[in-house]
Amino acid sequence: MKISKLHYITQDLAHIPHWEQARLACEGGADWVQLRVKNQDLDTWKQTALKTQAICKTFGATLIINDNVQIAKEIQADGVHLGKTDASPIEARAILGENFIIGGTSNTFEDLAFLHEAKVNYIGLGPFRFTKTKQNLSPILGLEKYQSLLAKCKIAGLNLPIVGIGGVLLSDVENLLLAGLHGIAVSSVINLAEKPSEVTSDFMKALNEKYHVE
Ligand code: TZP
Ligand code: MG
Repeated sequence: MKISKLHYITQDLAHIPHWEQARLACEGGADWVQLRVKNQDLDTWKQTALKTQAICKTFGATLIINDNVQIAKEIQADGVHLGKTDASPIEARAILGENFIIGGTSNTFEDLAFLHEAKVNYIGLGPFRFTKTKQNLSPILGLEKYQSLLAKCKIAGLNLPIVGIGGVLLSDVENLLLAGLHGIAVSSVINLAEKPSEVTSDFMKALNEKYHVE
């Protein structure tokens, strides 16, 4: 199962629907789209998921549904991303089976160890810095906390792909990869850019440069 280095994330925006955001990111080379819907009723959410899935299929991109295991299952998305207040990854695995990608959110070493034990396929670690995109942010980690948590993971043999999330900018990519992250997850810096496809393409290029350490 290949986990992309850029986890592109849609967001609720008045001027552009989720699937058009996904299209712009895919045009810039994104091959991993997380649909992050926060304020839609279930039926509208499912329709949004289907439209986003159609875009992802056109580009051959992986589609991950944030928060909702049922929608992920009903539309046969590629995976689901679960935060601490969502279904547990163990429950999700029982519902979705081995072929679905399951990702989880972490903020502490205990979170990382729990998700590793729960056999998720990748982990989002954050927030890196303050962001308006997410409500009720966990404590901000910053580069030093990433470095120490990733070092601790190495010692403990927790070897899952971990992506940094929360206020990540293009200029952070080098430091974050050098800290040992597999990649990054990004939302508003792409979605609110004047040219989202170009910014996506800049992230893809930066992530594929030499800094990556396995
Ligand atoms: N989880 C932690 S921060 C965040 C999520 C979903 C939002 C990241 O968005 P942005 O806009 O890239 O800061
Ligand atoms: Mg969630």
